[in-house]
Amino acid sequence: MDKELKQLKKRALEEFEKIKNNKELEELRVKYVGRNGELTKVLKQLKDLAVEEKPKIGKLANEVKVALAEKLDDLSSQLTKNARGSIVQATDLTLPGASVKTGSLHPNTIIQYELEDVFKSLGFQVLEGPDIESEYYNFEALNIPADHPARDMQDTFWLTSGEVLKTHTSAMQVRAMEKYGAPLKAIFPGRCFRYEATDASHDTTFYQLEGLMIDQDISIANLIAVMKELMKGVFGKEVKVRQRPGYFPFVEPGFELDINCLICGGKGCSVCKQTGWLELLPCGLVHPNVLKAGGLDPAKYSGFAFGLGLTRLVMMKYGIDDIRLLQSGDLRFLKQF
Ligand code: FA5
Repeated sequence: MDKELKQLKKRALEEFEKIKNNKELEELRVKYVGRNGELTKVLKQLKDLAVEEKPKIGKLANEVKVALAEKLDDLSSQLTKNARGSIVQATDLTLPGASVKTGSLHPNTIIQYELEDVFKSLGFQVLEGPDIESEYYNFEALNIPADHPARDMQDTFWLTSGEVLKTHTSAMQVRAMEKYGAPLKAIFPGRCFRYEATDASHDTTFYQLEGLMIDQDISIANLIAVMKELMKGVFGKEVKVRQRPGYFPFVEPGFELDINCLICGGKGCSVCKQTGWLELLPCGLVHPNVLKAGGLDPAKYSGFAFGLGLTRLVMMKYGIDDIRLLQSGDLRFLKQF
């Protein structure tokens, strides 16, 4: 056993010299001094030795055990020191810092801000309303009483409280009149919700930007002038639009402003439902009943209102051929803006 112990010590120390990392160190620790390690096995045999051999072999076995343990500890601290050294060496303080990835604005927000700037330059204030709206402001105050067939024009999410998820930004019209009176020049960008089947140009959640201008002698001419500024501000160039009569209970007369589809260049595609035109901006002169609901005298004041489909405008501006991409949360899509 004397020879066996000496050979084991020699072999182990030779192997320890070749250790390159902590993983190898741990493997050799287990191999030699672990619970089933080679030295441990030899130590277990000590009890079977003849009584006169026990002191001598026992002493040797203990020396081997201590020698291996000390060597392993040395190697362990050596490895730790080397690792620290390499970290220090690897840090080059003169290198430029790694760039930090930042988020970016959603395309809806980008266009909303652009439009806000256009309207602010025309003297309009920017107001925002609640997403959960009362039936009164969303419908009744806008000349749409409970039994009016126009309620079916917008599929509505009703809450058990009797309130609604705002179906259109027009819901802010009477709130603004009540608060600011006349004259009034304001826009209301906001999120709208409709319980309808989705397709390339319809989503259940989308954005509108409402405009309202009230003063004495406001006419269609004022409306058209502002619409032109709006289009110029967004597209920076002439875009083909057409105006046709449209019915909304809260305006009289009412119009629809359609934009020539910029996805297909007017040839017809899934976004414009093969018509070449996309309904973008309904508008009209504020109905006298709505002015009255806002506490204004229709004999003195008149006004125009429009309800721009902001999300559709974003689609036209960036050539997005499916509205659902905008709410998808897909970063591959969003990072392009
Ligand atoms: C309205 O919401 C009226 N409040 C607009 C208005 C305001 C008329 C002021 C007159 C005066 P309409 O339901 O058509 O109207 O919606 C207005 C615009 O919102 C549409 O032209 C379209 O661009 C956009 N829009 C409507 N529904 C959706 C939808 N499901 N997904 C995406 N955009 C939509």
